[in-house]
Amino acid sequence: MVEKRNLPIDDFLTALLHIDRIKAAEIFEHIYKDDRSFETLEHLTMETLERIGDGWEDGQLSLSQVYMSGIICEELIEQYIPKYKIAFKNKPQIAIAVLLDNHALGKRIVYSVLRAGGYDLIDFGQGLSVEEVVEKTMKEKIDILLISTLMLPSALKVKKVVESLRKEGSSASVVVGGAPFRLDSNLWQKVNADADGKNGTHVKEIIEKWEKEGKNHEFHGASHNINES
Ligand code: B12
Repeated sequence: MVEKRNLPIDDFLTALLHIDRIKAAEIFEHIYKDDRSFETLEHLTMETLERIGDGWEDGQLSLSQVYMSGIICEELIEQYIPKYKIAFKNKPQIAIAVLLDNHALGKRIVYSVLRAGGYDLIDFGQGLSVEEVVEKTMKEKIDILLISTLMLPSALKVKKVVESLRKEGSSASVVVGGAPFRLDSNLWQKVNADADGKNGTHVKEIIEKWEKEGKNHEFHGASHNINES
């Protein structure tokens, strides 16, 4: 496994800022050849885009650079995202949503990692209001709700989602993830979430643990057979 500290973040960042798709693709290919780990590509993308975001915040980079870097990463990630043929059975009913903001790449990754791991989750979409997330969660009888937020104001609204869900009688477990939760490691507790998911692989471990422990033991999930190619 390529160690996190050895990731070629500087080179990848330079390739992105020069809109050098070929170089960026070479870096991805090289890393993947080394350890075949999608999680390593996830780290590289996240850490590099985080630096680019900081550069924009400092006024050193333009929003168009952030935008193009995001597009190139999306194109690359799309090629490596895990796709397996899996039969789903008796799993909890899971959904993922981006609350309020429109940063959708993280959600896309978490969704795909979980599907590849055998979970037939529902994608509620992005830019959703608190009311929309709550309504969809109730309608689909969700057991585990995954919420992605990349902006602090959206992250703080998770508290409102949890509050409304409880008022409506839902005991769905809420797992959060995204930049604000990485910056403040206690934020998930402050917004009354049940866990901080960190990334797709980590949230899969959390769900597996909950399944073993019998958390939400009255899962509503039915048996499904999904063929993904
Ligand atoms: C790319 C990007 C954009 C792109 C988005 C493209 C797209 N289709 O998604 C564009 C250019 C459009 C954009 C726009 C804006 N952006 Co922007 N953007 C970013 C940037 C640089 C990277 C985000 C990203 O894609 N990361 C890569 C993915 C793979 O990482 P990730 O999303 O974190 O997801 C991983 C983990 O966090 C985790 N995860 C994520 N969600 C979840 C959920 C669960 C349940 C779990 C378990 C795990 C999990 O798993 C993922 C995979 O490993 C961030 C910087 C940053 N620090 O993140 C700023 C950032 C999020 N943006 C920011 C801002 C302010 C904006 C704008 C308001 C700018 C403007 N003035 O217009 C707009 C708002 C758009 C909107 N309404 O949503 C700020 C937010 C600041 C804040 N405190 O709120 C940031 C932090 C930049 C900064 N440092 O200031 N942005």
